[in-house]
Amino acid sequence: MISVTRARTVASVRTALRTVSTWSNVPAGPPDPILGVTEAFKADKDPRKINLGVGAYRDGDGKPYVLNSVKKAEDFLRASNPDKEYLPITGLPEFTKNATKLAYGADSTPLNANAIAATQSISGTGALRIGGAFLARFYPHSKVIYLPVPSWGNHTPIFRDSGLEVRGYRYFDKKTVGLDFEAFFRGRGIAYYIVVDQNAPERSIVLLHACAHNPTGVDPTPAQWKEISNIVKEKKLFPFFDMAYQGFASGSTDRDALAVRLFVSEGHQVALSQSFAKNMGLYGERAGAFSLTTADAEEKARVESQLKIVIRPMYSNPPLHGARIANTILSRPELYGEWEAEVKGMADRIISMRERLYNELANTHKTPGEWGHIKSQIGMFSFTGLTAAQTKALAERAYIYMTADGRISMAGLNGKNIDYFAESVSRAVKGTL
Ligand code: PGU
Repeated sequence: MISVTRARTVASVRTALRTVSTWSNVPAGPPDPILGVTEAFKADKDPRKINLGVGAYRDGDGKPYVLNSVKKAEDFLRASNPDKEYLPITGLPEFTKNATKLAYGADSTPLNANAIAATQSISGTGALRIGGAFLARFYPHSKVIYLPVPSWGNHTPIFRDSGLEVRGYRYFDKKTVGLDFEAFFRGRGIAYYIVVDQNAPERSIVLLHACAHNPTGVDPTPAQWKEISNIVKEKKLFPFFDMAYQGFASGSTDRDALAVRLFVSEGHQVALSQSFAKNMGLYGERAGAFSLTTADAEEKARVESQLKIVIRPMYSNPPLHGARIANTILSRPELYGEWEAEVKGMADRIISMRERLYNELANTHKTPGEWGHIKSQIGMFSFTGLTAAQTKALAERAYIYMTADGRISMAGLNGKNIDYFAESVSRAVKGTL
């Protein structure tokens, strides 16, 4: 047993140590708005709990889903006994070639002219960060990037930390729970912010979600993309596409690449971030690509030489395994075909959950409000319109987790939990939870 005096001494030494610690002034940061939801979900012990926070696909039993095409690619790789050497700074060359082909299309003019500068990246996040850093250093006209409001929560810190100034353009209309397209036309969207903000530098960079907009699930139609292309041209904006969900919007990777391909065919130079996290289910493998269309092969080589200089001090060179898997799928016709069918399968399961959730909310439970947007929204998410107070009540009283803006990952719903979810949402809206 230690004496009282001794215990006091130990306590005061501890306090002293704490006050002299180098990190005593580091304030505790808030939990991440998206990944923090997973932490709260994991800590919950109730068997009824549901995680609709993170955008990660789950199968019909609520389990993480490893695609068959991915398993076969891994078998193939294992049999070829690959080494574990460093990759070049810009990654696996065949992977970036095949990734850009997937995005821009096999008949893309800049692709066939060898005029796409590209690098492998640490998934979509890394691609955005490399792109932000490259533009901050070399885009000659502006250091300002306009993001849709709302957008994926990590866009702002990514571009701010890349050295760009972040501003917003109106995207979503809360009244119609749809695209604020009037705003694009009537001088209140992208064009509006550039025009009314006296300090707005001309030729700003504008971030566009290529498909399956996160968090709203609301995408422009092909005709609207054409109009957006015109506005971008008129205002001399520089388009930076974030394509994290190619295949998840329509079930077809070609159809989902429409916006990127349209912009390129309309003569825009573009920047593009790609991720294989969602469409190949390679979340933790961190496989992605960043690319820029350039004038010709000589300019492409110059741009790539500078991408290397951006990347080398950040992480030297990217990880091998995910890029090898993605490249094996993209380059072997039999795996490619199976993968395409699996992407469609994931998109279709999500669409079927939309139908069912709408029916449960509107018809079975007669939930007050209009729920048609659950069916009309596109991609992995639905922006339900639930308030922050309702999402809090759902977490505390029904063990259902989602982001505070009312976004749900549709892929977290399945035949086993959807009735409980719909009933709980209905009670939250009626105030009876
Ligand atoms: N861009 C958008 C629009 C995204 O939604 C995401 C992921 C990314 C890029 C980056 O994905 P990578 O995994 O780096 O390829 N958003 C998901 C995943 C969780 C997160 O916030 O990172 C989400 O739930 O919004």
